[in-house]
Amino acid sequence: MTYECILTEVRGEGERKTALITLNRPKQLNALSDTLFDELGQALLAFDADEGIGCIVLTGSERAFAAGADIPTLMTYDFQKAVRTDMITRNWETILRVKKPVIAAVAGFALGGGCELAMMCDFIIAADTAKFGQPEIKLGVVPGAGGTQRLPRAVGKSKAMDLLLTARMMDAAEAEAAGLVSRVVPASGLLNEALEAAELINGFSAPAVQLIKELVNRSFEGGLREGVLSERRVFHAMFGTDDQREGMDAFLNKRAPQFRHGKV
Ligand code: CO8
Repeated sequence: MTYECILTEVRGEGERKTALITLNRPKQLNALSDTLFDELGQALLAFDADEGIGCIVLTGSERAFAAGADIPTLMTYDFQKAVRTDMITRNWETILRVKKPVIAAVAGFALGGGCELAMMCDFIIAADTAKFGQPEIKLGVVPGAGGTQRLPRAVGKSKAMDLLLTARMMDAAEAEAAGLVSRVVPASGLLNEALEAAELINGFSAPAVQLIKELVNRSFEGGLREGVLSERRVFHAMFGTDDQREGMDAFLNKRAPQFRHGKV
């Protein structure tokens, strides 16, 4: 299967192998487009249905796991289009339906939707070059794919508020200390580390693996649905504000934004 925005391959020798999915929009630092999410969802569901696959590893490039949602695409939305097309909900969260473990192998930037996508994986192995953040506030909006919900659960309220409100990036060491990532390794060894973890898991009983994943997520994500739905509607609503257009236009034109703070 050939895709436009992702690469897929199967690694390993055993009875159950590892699927490797690589986000592949290098010029845009793997910015997350609708096509990318359609393809990612299709690949994830196909590997989940394949009995020869035990685990899935999701990775990006050396420079970026993903630098967030594709900002030019976001600029095409207004509130009505966001609701009408069921923005994000329609195709960005297919990963949550996958029953097999999905390991995120993160090097470079994991920002905005990129950080949210990594947090939707079952655990994150980070390269020492990884940088995590939710910089949506700089664009005049709020996170739209679980950032305000999963980040506090992962790192606690105080650090999450700090990251969400200041837009500062957190390096790999801080992310490991805070519990967002499970291990940090030199960038050159990132993929091997993730594939070895996957291979180890592939050797265990598939039903036990599936049920452990289900049980952890059942408690971790409890109550989250309502939180994410609220977040989604607020994210949609941000496309009715002047500051959203200004924040994104300023980014694309490489200038500082002049926010109006809700004043007309
Ligand atoms: N969308 C589109 N293009 C991007 C994005 C993006 N998010 N990020 C970077 N690019 C492009 C740049 O425009 C640039 O293109 P060009 O070479 O044509 O000018 C190229 O990638 C390289 O970027 P930079 O030159 O800026 O590289 P730097 O190393 O100087 O900076 C940064 C790297 C810090 C990552 C910087 O590019 C940046 O700040 N990017 C934007 C990050 C951001 O704001 N992300 C949040 C987006 S909003 C969001 O994710 C909302 C989530 C909604 C739901 C998501 C569901 C999962």
